[in-house]
Amino acid sequence: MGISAYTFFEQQQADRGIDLEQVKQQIKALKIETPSWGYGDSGTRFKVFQQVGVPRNPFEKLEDAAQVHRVTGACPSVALHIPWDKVEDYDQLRRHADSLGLTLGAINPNLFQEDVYIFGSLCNSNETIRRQAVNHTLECVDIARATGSSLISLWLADGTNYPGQDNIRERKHRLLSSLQEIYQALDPHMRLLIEYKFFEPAFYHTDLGDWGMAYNMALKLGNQAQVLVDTGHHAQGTNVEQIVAYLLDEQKLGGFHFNSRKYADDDLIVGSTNPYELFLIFYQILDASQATDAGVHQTAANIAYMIDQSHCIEPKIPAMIRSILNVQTQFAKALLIDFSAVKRAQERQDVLAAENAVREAFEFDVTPLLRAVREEMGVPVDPMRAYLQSDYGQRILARGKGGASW
Ligand code: RM4
Ligand code: MN
Ligand code: MN
Repeated sequence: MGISAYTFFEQQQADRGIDLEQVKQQIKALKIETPSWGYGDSGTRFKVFQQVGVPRNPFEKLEDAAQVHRVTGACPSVALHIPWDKVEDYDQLRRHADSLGLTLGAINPNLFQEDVYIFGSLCNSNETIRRQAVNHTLECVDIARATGSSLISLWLADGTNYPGQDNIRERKHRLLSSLQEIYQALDPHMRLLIEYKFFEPAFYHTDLGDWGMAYNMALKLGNQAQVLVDTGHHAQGTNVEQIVAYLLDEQKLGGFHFNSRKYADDDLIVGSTNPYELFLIFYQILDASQATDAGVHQTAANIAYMIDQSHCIEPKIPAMIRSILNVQTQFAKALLIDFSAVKRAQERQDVLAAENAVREAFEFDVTPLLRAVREEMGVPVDPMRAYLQSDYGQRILARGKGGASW
C-alpha cells in the first residue's frame, strides 16, 4: 500500500485521461447523512434482539453518529424520526449536535405507529385521523425550523390489505389534499421528499407504491416537492438506475435512502448485496451532473444522500461505517468512468465498447485512491480499523441494554 500503490494507480488513470485531482475533490465533497434510528435496536416482526451499549436517547444517538463522522469525515448530519427523537428542547439538541461537529438533517414524520393509523394516515377515510396525521407532519415542519433542517422526508405506510377495503381513487385525492396542506407550510428553502415503497405493511395496495405515484404527487405540489428513492423499496429486478436517470431528467430526484436488499425491504448494509447497482446509480448521477440543461445538473448537485438502515444483528456503529465506506467505494469507481469513451461508443452504436467503458471503471481497485483522499482529509486511512481500535465501543457498554430505535 501507500506511495507505490497510489503512484501506480495515478499513472494508470492518467493514461486513461482521468483527472485524479478532480476525482479526489468530488470524493471529499460527497456527504452522506446517517439516520438516528440506525444507531438504536431494531428488529423484524419476529424479534428485536437487544444489544448492550445502544443509545438510550437522541443525544446519545448523536454521540454515536459523531463517531462515524470522526473516522470518515463524510457524515456531518443526522436524520431524525419524530416522535422517536422527540425532545423537550430542540435548541438544546441542536447545540449538542453542534458541539459534536454535527448538524441535524432530514426530519422524518412517523405516520405508522399510532393505533389510530390502522387504516392509514394521510389517506385515511376518517377526517379526524387524517387531521391528526397532517398536524403531526406540520409539527415536523416546525421541528425542522427549530433544528435548522431543510428537509422533510415523508414515508407512508398507507395502503389496504384487501380488494374493496377502501376506494383507491378517493385515497389518492385525500393524499393529495393532505400533502397540499403540508406543502403550503414549508419555508421557501425547505424541500418535501416523498418516498415510495411497493408493499409492506400493506399487502394489497400501497398508496405510494412506486416512483411514478410519488412523482405525480411531487409534480402537482410544486418545485419544493421531490421524490426520495430508497434503494430497498422496489420489486425484484427493478432497474433502479433508470428511475434515477428519469427523475433526474425531470428535476424531481430529491434524495436517496441507501441500503441493500435481497428479498424485500431488508434495510441491510448498503453495497453488501448489490454493489454494482450502487455503482450504476452513481453513473447516472454523474452523467446527469454533466448535462447541458442547468436544471438537471442543479438537481444532481442538490441530491440529499442518506442512509436508511435497520441494524438487527450487526453492531450499529461499525455497520454504519461499513455502509459509508461502501458508498464511497462505488462513488469513487463511478468517477473513474471515461464518459467520453462511453459517448464515442454510443455514437458508433457499439454495444460492447459502451458496456465495457462503464464496467471497466467498476473493476479498478480504488483502495489506494481512497486512502490518499482520507490522508488529505485528515481522517484515518482505514476508518473501520480506527473505530475498532478506539475505546468508544467499550465505553458505551456502560449504557446497558434497552436503547430501541423507537
Ligand atoms: C420505511 C421507510 C422509511 C423509514 C421507515 C422506518 O420502510 O424506509 O424511510 O422511515 O421505514
Ligand atoms: Mn427509507
Ligand atoms: Mn425501508
